[in-house]
Amino acid sequence: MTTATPPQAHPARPAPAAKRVLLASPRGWCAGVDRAVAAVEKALELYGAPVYVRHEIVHNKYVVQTLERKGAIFVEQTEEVPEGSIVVLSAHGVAPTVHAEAAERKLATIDATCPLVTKVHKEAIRYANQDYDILLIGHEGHEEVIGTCGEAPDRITLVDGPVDAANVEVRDESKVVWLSQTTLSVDETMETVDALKTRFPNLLSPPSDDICYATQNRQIAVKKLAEDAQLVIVVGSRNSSNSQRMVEAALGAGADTAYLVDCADEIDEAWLQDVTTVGLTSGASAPEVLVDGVLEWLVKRGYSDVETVKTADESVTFSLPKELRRNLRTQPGNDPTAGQP
Ligand code: 0CH
Ligand code: SF4
Repeated sequence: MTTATPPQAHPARPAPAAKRVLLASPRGWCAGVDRAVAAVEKALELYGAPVYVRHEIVHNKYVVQTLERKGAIFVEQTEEVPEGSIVVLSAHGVAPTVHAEAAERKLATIDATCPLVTKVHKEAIRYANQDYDILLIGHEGHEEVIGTCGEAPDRITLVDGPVDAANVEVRDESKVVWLSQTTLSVDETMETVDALKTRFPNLLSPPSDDICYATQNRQIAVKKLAEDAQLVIVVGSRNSSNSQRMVEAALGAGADTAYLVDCADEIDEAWLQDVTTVGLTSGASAPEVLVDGVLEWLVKRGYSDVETVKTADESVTFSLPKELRRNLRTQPGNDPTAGQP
């Protein structure tokens, strides 16, 4: 889905003399994506191809195609993985039933769920054990939401935006908590929370932000670009929730137009009509090489002045999934049957 609004004049914005690009920082891969992609690469290195991956490891076409070329096989269902094989679970997390299915098929599982998604799973388990009704704010059908709901299906109700908030029912209004998907729009989530709070004044909030640091930082950065850019380009795939939210954030913050593109090939020259300042950024699952490609494309069209707009420093890193750390310690055997995760 490409999102755009019709071009409008921006009265408060003086046009800079030269064509330029404002490049957001931070942008692109977050710590959870870096870890998940590295997990598939390490698994291929340790055990050789094929390595099965349940669901796209991250929602990015280029990442998936690159890993496929190295020997990863992507499947949607656990039953598609041959018995006894190695399977990596995607960064978005899974329901406990998936772990059970994998055990049933005697799969060697490497869990690349982002630790910040796991944190939300743990919150859900804890509140469910305390008999709370959990209102999970998130997008229906999204892989992460399916996984989190699976932790306590009888206690979790999905709330997909402010409209849902008006209709949701709970058992006991004094014992309700909201949690959320990690990659939502911060602004829309707060609207949903406000709507929920008017209905349930005792609504409890999560102990710390569920929308993760990377999602928040990328939205803040793209909003900053949008103050000065007529056109904002977000590099990311259509099924990437956080990337789509960045397009919406840009439009909400005043960009005349904003587009989500997988790579430079998808940019339409017509978008540059009357545009002197282009804002450029990328979603948490989009590799930097694709941003480089867009920059080159823009430079060739005269947007050679590139200025970084920095709104935060990021230093978060996560170590590889424990199953791989264990096997890396027992290198060099590389006998997949002896050292399966
Ligand atoms: O933004 P979503 O959740 O669709 O996922 P992505 O594009 O694969 O980005 C990485 C986030 C993974 C889990 O939080
Ligand atoms: Fe983890 Fe946030 Fe990245 Fe998702 S977007 S993988 S929760 S750091």
